[in-house]
Amino acid sequence: MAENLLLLYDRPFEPCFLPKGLGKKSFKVPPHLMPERYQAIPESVVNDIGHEYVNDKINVKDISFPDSVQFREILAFPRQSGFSLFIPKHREIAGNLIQIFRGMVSIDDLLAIAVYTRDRVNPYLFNYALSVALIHRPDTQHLELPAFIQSFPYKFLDGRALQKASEEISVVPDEYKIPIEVPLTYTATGLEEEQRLAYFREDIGVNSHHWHWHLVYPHSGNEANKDRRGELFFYMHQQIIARYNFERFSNNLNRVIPWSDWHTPIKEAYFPKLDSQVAARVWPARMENQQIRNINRDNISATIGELIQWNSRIADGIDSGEVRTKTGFMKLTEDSGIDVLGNMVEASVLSPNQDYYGDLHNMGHVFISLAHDPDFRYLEDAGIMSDTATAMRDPVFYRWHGHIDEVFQRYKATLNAYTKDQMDFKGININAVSVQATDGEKNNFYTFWQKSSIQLSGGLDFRKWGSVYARFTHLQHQPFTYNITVTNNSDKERMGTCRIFLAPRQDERKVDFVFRDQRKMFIELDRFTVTLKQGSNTINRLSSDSSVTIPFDKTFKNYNEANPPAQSALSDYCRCGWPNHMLIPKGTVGGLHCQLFVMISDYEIDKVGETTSGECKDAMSYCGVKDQKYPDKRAMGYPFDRPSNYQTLQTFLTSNMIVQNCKILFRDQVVE
Ligand code: CUO
Repeated sequence: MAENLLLLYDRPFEPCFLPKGLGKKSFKVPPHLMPERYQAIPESVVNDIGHEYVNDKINVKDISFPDSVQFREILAFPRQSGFSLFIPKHREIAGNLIQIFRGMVSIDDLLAIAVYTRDRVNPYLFNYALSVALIHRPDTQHLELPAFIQSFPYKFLDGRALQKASEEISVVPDEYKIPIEVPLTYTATGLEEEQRLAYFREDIGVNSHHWHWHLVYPHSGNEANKDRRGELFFYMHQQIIARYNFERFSNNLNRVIPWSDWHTPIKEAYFPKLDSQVAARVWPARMENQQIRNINRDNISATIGELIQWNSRIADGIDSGEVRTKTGFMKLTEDSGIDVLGNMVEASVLSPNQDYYGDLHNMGHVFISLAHDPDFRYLEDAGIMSDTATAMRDPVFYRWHGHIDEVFQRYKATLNAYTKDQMDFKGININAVSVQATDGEKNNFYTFWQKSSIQLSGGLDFRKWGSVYARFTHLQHQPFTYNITVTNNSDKERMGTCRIFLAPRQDERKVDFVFRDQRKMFIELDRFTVTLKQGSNTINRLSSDSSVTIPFDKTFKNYNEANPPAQSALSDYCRCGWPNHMLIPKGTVGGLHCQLFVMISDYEIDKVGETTSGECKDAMSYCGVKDQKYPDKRAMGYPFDRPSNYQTLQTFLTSNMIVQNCKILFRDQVVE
């Protein structure tokens, strides 16, 4: 049964023969698949350890494995060290393991090789490779993988809270257990102004989204070959920067300053407070004013000079309008230029010429994460910037991606501005838009703190089985409805794409934004298809239906006894999506002035094929739709993706667009 594979996600450091699934299930592992240490103990003893509550034993098939160089290399990857998708050699090893998992003909064979490798290889590498394989194999696509945090909670939560959880689960009987409180802020004090953004950077849903985005859009292997993946890399990360800047405005901080001169120190320090006792690992900190240095470790020999060279070669390609391929040159066209650049800058395996353009974005992560020990003289692991599950916690993430976004914006500036004709939808006029929260005044958004819980049991290796929850505080907003009135003056029913964005109205000086700057501040809130009958139309849309987000319970959905993995649940692809609780930036107690923008564009131009359906399309704006083309033909971020000749948002508008001034009001209360 394919569902048994999901048990491999439980307690990733515990051997396979120990109980899984809240202690009720276990694998009966043939001796030669066990780690050598346990082969020395009689099979009847090993397969019984800790089994007092087991009521379902799953037989693992006894098979033999190919003795290939790649497989030996996978097994040789150190079990206790970090695994980073940004490091080329790690990507290569992960790619090989994915192909092995994908190549197993039956579920039974897959389970056997997964059991064999799980107890030998690095657990992060294993989790990533198995997840990519399960998402893409036809016979496992339907499985709903446990949330990543449930296997590796120490990548998301304060180490001290996990220690308390370990004590609670091992000592306290179920009826007396209490949830472990994780403080809202625990990585620095108010002396550090960047700490005002900790609730955003350290949000569990935000970091889970980022992990899942990179899981469904891998850099390498056949799985990388997805429609417009390079462009989506640009757009999803551009939106992260826009959202971060919006949050900064909510906290009286200026926009993030891109880090583009790599000989200057990184001003911001970060002390992660993440630690894994089971992996015997503490994530190293970065001091204030740390400088990156040339790297010579982990099969990497890289210099800052190379980073600079790749960057300037990419800039040359943008400025000249064409880039080098392995055999010649290729034009950066209006349709696909951004996609080519996305893959080149990231860099993914789809880069037109990685030998020439290098590995700019990925290696930036690596340089930063190894700044404290670039030649491995202290035997220290990489910092949190090396891991897609943790990178967004660090202020430098936004400075680095600020630079990456500038590269893409340099390209966007080479394109002609959209003309009014290109943006107009003849005969369609938006008359008004308003938002109404469940409890409040029209055109106000309301935010506050909320507490939620998540089950930790599957990630507390070598502890007693049971149930234990972490309770953490996160931003939340009151649900609201958009109310849009539209007149269709054309001679027939029309279909349109409704595009909703939000941006701050004023810049750091409290002066109304000029369009040149404001367009980069717009965060997408929703995008959906509408049918407009002749005459007047009213569109009501709930904030919870946003095409940017996944529902709250998908971010935090627990995989436990009360909520077992469903037989035909949606696949893990569906966990990609901005967390709904972070849809609206925090705002301020007095009310942050912002502008809500709505556009309805012509669906005849926007549509891709005939269907608007598909699996896992909840968060299609940032994650696409599983196994389908990106469901919108326009450039991602349209109509704000390009600079314009108009000075202000008002003068940019055509009659199928409208702007409404709004406020975001933050109520400094915690809702349980
Ligand atoms: Cu998502 Cu730099 O790519 O982190």
